[in-house]
Amino acid sequence: MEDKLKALAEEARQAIQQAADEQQLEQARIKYLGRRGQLHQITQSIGQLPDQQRPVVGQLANKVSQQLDQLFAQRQEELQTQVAEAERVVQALDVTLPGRAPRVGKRHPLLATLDEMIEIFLGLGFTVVEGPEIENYYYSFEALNYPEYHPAMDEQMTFYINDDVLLRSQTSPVQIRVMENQSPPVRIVAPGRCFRRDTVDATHCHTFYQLEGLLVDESVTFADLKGTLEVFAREMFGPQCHMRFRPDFFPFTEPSAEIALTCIICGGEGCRVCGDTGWLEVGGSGMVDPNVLEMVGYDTEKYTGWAFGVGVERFAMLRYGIDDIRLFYSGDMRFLAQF
Ligand code: 2NM
Repeated sequence: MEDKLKALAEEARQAIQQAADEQQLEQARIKYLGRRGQLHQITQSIGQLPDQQRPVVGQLANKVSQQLDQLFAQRQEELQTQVAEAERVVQALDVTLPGRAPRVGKRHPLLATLDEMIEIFLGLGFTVVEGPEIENYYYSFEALNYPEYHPAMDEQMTFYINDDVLLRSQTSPVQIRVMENQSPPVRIVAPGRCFRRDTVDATHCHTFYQLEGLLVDESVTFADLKGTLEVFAREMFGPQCHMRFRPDFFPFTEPSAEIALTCIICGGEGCRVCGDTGWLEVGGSGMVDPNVLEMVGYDTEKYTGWAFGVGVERFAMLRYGIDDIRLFYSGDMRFLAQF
């Protein structure tokens, strides 16, 4: 009888402690502690025990009953606290609050600017071409009429992978490849990343974007170049924007001209960004040197061409009024979230 009681006590204890909610706890109470519960059944049969066993078993039954009552009360309180806590959490949740908007990514200001620039040239009948960022010596320098020794070819200015392989410092090689494979008329723009061993500062990056353009056809003149680029500048920055051409030198064009735009930050009045000149240099241009056209097999008696190259960062700085090129490459969300 004692063993039976102890086993029952253990079983009841587990049932009470493992009850996951008040309903399960109530079931356990009825089964073990209720009027017709198992403990009651045992207690009732105590009377039939031999005399000397009766008080021992009786006391044990009392003790078990008390302990289980206590355990039951304890578990009941635990479960009630859990329910109250869950209700409190539900009440703290205000389902009428507006939701949190997810952060949506946007086009980077540099590429957004490049897209706008490309769009204008597409409208003028140009086609977009791309080429490798890793180039060889021939397409980077020889085909562009660079003399045997030129500072741009120096390891000081160009990233070399080996004697013949390098990171392009302009996208002109793309245009040479197109001319090698296609006869005139040619009307293309070549956007892309370029690399130079420049010291990084507010206006220079070792990695930057360029947009170059090339037009080759019969009787193409410098006036066509000026007209086309002026249209481009006005489309980009509005009718008050002017373009200035001043003599310059490049191995691959003759004559060559530096391109500057009215500083649209100060409207040409002079400010910090344009160094009080009212003009901002954005790139270079010129009539393609006949040597370059000859090397790709074009008839230089019949065809002439013009080309230009501009820095996309410069345009983006003007477009958004930014005075430090490094911001574009900072990955700083405080900067990028403004666009
Ligand atoms: C510039 C300035 C002037 C240029 C020349 C050529 C090519 F392939 F036809 F020879 N492509 N781009 C060029 C001309 C680039 O960048 C400042």
